[in-house]
Amino acid sequence: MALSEVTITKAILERFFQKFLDCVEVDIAVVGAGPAGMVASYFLAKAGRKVAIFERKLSIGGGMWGGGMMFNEIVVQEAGKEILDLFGVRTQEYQPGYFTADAIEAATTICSSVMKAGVKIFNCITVEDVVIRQGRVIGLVITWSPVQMTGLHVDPLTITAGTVIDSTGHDTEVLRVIERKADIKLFTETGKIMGERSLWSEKAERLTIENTREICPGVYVAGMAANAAFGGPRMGPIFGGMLLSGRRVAEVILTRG
Ligand code: 48F
Repeated sequence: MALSEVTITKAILERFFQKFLDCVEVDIAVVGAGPAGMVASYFLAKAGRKVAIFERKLSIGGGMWGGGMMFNEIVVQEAGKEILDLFGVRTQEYQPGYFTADAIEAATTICSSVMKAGVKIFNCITVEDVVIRQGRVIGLVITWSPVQMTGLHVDPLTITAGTVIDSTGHDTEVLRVIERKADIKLFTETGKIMGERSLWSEKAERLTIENTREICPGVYVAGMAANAAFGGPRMGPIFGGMLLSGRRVAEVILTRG
């Protein structure tokens, strides 16, 4: 049978639109497919929630691929290792309390489990705005990343979500747009994004978990975005806090029903 290019095209379009249409209304919309967003999605999907991740880049994994300064190994502590174990990412003890994993194995293995749990990941899509009704974020405004990168004058599309997770890392992009455009006070000391502080691994890893919570009606923060929102330090290439924050945000959301 000769291959038909038109059939190939139709297959891609129809399958993509089935997937996309199914995610126009979701329980949980996760912004950013870094370690925190992926782990959060996994636990939420496992608990039966309909979850979609929107990721600006072509690749998933956020800051994980590059390990520390592009040396592609990551470090986790004992508690973080438990999450890597759960996903089947192999680790090696370096010194008591310090474990290493191959950054590529970590990113790809976690992503594979996330997909198999039923999460849909839309890469190359940037979240550029939110939809707010009665003081609550109820949706995301999305566009193709190349449209944003090239500055094309094209209107975006919208999806709705029961809950949004900002797991955009250092830039807290969802919160920034809320702060800029909406009269919503964030649940921080100042009511605004407090901003990330300089690197302090021990303190940052602990605070990441504490700062993983609801930041305004309809939106939760996880991972580095949680620390940046609440004024915590960055932690460098130790990833336990990111993984644990992903699990924590899922637990908090599931507890709220
Ligand atoms: O930065 P990222 O990996 O966030 P994380 O899960 O983990 C942080 C660590 O990688 C590292 C660290 C210590 O361990 O400090 O930095 O908190 O992943 C964030 C993802 O969000 C995407 C971005 O491309 C990245 O893959 N992203 C950011 N803004 C947007 C976005 C946006 N507006 N729309 C869609 N995706």
